[in-house]
Amino acid sequence: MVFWFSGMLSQMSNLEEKIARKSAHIAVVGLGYVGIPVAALFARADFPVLGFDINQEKIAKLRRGENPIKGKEPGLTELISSVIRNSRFRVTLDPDDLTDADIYFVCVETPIDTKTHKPDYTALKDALSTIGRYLKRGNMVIVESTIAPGTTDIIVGPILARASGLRPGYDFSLVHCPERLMPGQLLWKIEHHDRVVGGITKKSAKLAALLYRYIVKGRLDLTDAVTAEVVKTAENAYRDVQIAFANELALICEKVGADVYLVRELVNRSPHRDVHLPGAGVGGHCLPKDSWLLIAPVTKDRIGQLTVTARAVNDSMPAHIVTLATEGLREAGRPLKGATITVLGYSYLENTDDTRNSPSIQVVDLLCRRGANVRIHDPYVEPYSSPVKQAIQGSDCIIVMVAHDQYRTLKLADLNKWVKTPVLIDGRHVFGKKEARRYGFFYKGVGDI
Ligand code: SAJ
Repeated sequence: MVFWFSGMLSQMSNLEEKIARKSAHIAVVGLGYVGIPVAALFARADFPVLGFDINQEKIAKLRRGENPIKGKEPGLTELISSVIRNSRFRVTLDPDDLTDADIYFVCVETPIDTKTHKPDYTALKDALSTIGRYLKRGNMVIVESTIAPGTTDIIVGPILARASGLRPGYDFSLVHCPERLMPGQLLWKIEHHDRVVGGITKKSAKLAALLYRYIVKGRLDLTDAVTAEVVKTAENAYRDVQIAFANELALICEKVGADVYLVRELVNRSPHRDVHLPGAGVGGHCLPKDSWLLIAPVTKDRIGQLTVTARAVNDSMPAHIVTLATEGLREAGRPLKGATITVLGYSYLENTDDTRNSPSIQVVDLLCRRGANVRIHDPYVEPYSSPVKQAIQGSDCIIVMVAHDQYRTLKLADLNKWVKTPVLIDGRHVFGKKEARRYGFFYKGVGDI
């Protein structure tokens, strides 16, 4: 067996051998909610890992073995502390420290320009230009950031080639392995989620799969780079369109006097139906941007209208919540202007503190612009985590924006005692209309008014 093993090793390329021996030096460029867990997991697998970021505060925290990522991330803080302590994970602000790396991970943000909806690759291009300065023959570059279809070929490869003088796929391996993470489950998702490993050559994909096997228990689906780019952006655009249909159905039900949740339940009893949950809007770091990334290469060909329309429907829901509040207050004899309104939930998703692209931000902004006195409550988001009773007492209108578990335990009888005017706008179907009306509320739920 030993003879066979040494025979196999001798056929491998130098990098394959280093991966097999776990002596490959890994550099992770971009230490955010993707880069940090990736770096920590490879360090735990006993690879020497160097994390690079331009944020001094983040590097200082990591150097102290602290976790810069907010919110509950099971196991991450302990893992960071242990791999920093045993020096398997080192961090630096100095790009020259990247010289010794064999493998470079790119885990930087790839946001969308809010006006043009075009990808903003500033951070990506900076990271690639930096890496290109240190790239050597036989290295591998793996881009985990979510990118538009064609980006590996049109932007990533050429920047690396220009900066290094090396040929992608020949002198170095180049792979797009899109992250598939969720705040609150970062480590678990990396370890258990299937991954698409898209190489610009088959060898690149195989090499990357050899490496990922050390931290990923899920399936590794090897393919080409453009397929990987389409898969990642499409899986989120698809979900965004599904949610948009549910939201459009809710608006129809409001107009015709049906209960969208009953409609949804009965529709989903038909085979192969899966109407999603209508609600107060779509937030987060993925869905609002990945649709724009998916269609970025085709908008000039006027392809992607369905995706664009779905984005518009979902983005219209916060304003719809304000319309429902205005109508509910009017029925209770109160104008919106000057009313005290309590917004329950400021994060974009239940039971998380992540407020990126949260629909609540738009709702609060709109209410303030229309002269309401707005109180925000969120058990996970400072500085809004005061006792919920305090946030509701004396309010003219309660708006449920996020289905935090805490809100599901609220009793309508208590709410009715606490409020000054009993108006309840339900953006996440936390309360039922019949029940709320029984307790004297002017109730308006998305899709059930
Ligand atoms: N939302 C609805 N109706 C739904 C589902 C979600 O309005 O039926 C809203 C949520 O309130 C939230 C937003 O959409 O504001 C996004 O919710 P999400 O459950 O999609 O959570 P995300 O944004 O964290 O999505 C992530 C994505 N994962 C990755 O990009 C790796 C997504 O692909 C996953 O499908 C999703 O997690 C998941 O299924 O948990």
